[in-house]
Amino acid sequence: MAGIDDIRSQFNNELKHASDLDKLQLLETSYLGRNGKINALLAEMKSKTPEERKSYGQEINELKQSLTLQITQLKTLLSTRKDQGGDVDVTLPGTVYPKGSIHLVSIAIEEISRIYEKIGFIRTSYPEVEYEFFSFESLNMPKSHAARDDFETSFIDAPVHSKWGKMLLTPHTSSGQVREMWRVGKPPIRMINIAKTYRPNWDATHTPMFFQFEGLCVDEGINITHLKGTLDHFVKEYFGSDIEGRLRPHHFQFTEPSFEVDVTCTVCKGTTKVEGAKCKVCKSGWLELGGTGMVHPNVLKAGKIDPKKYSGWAFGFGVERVIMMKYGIDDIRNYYAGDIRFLEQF
Ligand code: FA5
Repeated sequence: MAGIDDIRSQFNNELKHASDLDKLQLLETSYLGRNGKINALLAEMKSKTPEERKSYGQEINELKQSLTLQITQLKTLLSTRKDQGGDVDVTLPGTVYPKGSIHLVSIAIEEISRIYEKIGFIRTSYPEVEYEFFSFESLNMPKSHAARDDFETSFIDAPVHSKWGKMLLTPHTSSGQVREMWRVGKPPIRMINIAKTYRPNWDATHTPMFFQFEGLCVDEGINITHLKGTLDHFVKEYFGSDIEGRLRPHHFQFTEPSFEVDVTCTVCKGTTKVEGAKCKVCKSGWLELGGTGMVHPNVLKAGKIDPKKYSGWAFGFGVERVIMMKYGIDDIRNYYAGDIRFLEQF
């Protein structure tokens, strides 16, 4: 009968040849199984004197533990290899992994940037975590002004700045207007600011985080015709040459006069009918794009620009909304639900 040391070295030798899980299983059974070599060693116990038995038993236990550990480790290694395809057959075609795609909002941001950059606008991105001053006061909305309620705001639990006030998640990209005026200093200014904005809404046309794009143009002699021309340029370039834009009177505290911009419904093309039935996307043949107007003199003053010498216009539209309008998407929440079947269509 082989002794403990012989069994150990036999095992170590055989372990080297256990190149797959089946061979390892056979090895395990032949050493650790009921009729295996470890139990055969234990059966020898009765031939030992009472003094020898204690240390003999201990040695067998240690051997058993060491064999069990080596088998377990090799088993883990071989299983991992098996999961990864086992031995490599270089003649087989490789695994084709699904391709990712650029998110539809990122695509739209690129498209919008290109459209405005072509006509001389400079792309900026001002902070989404902002001070009250830039989101409100600088935009002619003093602390207690009711117009602030239109821009429901989430405040940040951070120290209040003695000059700029509380920190917040900016509810609109208009907060970049005065920052851009300060950056440029002396007009001309042609800014296209695209950034994340936040409002606590969640329904088919509202998400708590959304992107806005803000246009700002300031120079000598700028008037509404420049605004309308630039908006028409965007509408035709982004939606197509058959889509029209219009200005509808509105109120914003930071523009005077102010307007809402509508575009022809991209689904019924302004006819209000789709295959004889009433268009489900619009009511009157028009869809609302966002707000615009001539920059209020107080905003120019906050931007350290002389309103007697310079004038300007601004607009702010939702990126998710223009995508909705372009493709006739009926629920904005799909953009952020992470469903690849929706996202890969763009
Ligand atoms: C504003 O935010 C003004 N700052 C726009 C502006 C800029 C007016 C410059 C004048 C001059 P309003 O709250 O209407 O305006 O938002 C503009 C657009 O943002 C909306 O038309 C819509 O397209 C988009 N929007 C607003 N809230 C959400 C939301 N929760 N989810 C997705 N898009 C939104």
